[in-house]
Amino acid sequence: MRYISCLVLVLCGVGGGEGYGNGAPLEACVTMMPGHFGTSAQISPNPYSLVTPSQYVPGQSITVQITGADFQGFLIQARKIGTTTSIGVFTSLPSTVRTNDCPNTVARGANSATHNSQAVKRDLTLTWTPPTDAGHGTVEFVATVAEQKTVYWIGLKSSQLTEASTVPCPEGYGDDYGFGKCLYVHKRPLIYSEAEAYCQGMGGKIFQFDNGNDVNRIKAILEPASNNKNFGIWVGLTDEAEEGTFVWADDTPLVSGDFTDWAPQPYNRNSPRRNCVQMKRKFNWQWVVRSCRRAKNIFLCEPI
Ligand SMILES: [Ca+2]
Repeated sequence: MRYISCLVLVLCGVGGGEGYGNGAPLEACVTMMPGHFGTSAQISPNPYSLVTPSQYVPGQSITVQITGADFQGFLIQARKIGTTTSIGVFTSLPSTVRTNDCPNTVARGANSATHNSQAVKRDLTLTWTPPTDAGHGTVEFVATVAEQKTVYWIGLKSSQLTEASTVPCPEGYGDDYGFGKCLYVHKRPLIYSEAEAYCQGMGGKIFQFDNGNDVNRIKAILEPASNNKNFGIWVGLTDEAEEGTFVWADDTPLVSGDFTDWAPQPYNRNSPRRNCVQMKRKFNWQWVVRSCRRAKNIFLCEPI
């Protein structure tokens, strides 16, 4: 009976006063199932999503972000695909998060993360570190997210993360930004040609923000670090060679179906004098075309 009474109170107190406002108990480890008397999981479309890289490297940290609407409670694990076995540990957690040492795991430790208060959360970023040994295979993140005590969604899953081989980053590059890939962040703004030359000097190219996951990730990393509204990042996209024909930093053309995030008019005006695309904080990090020769932005390099 004790087990049952704990189980039905999983995530309870989120918005209430039953005493589980400090997170999901160990009884929720396998089912991840909150059960409140007289309530059940929402069947409407899940308003949350989990943003992750598409792969992980053994021993190298990545970030997972819970995005969407505001929420109060959650429970998240990385799991070996198709199993209830959790894997890896959560580290460097925000103050509103604590960990559980769940027994359904590859190795005991901080293998599950949950809320530790009823504080409202939004776009929460968590750092996850996989085991250092290779061979664990594809994983996915699984979460239960509670908007409030009686309103919650279960079974939220990330896309699958394949296991990549442990290849050390080239000199000057690191994998410590949670992208799951080797990158270098140049925090001093430069004009576009100088940025291109800098990355080339590192044996790389300007990092292309060609998907929403990477954009969300860099926002989460850089936004708290800057109050400057003019702060911007080169996207790695330009129509300098031929007006109106945009080309990525790897010389592939921008085609219909590619990810873009243009700012609305009148903020984004292309012209023969504006040829380089930047994400700008002032426009909620949406994309605008600016002068390659006058605008200065920070940028990321990636090895070729
Ligand atoms: Ca142009």
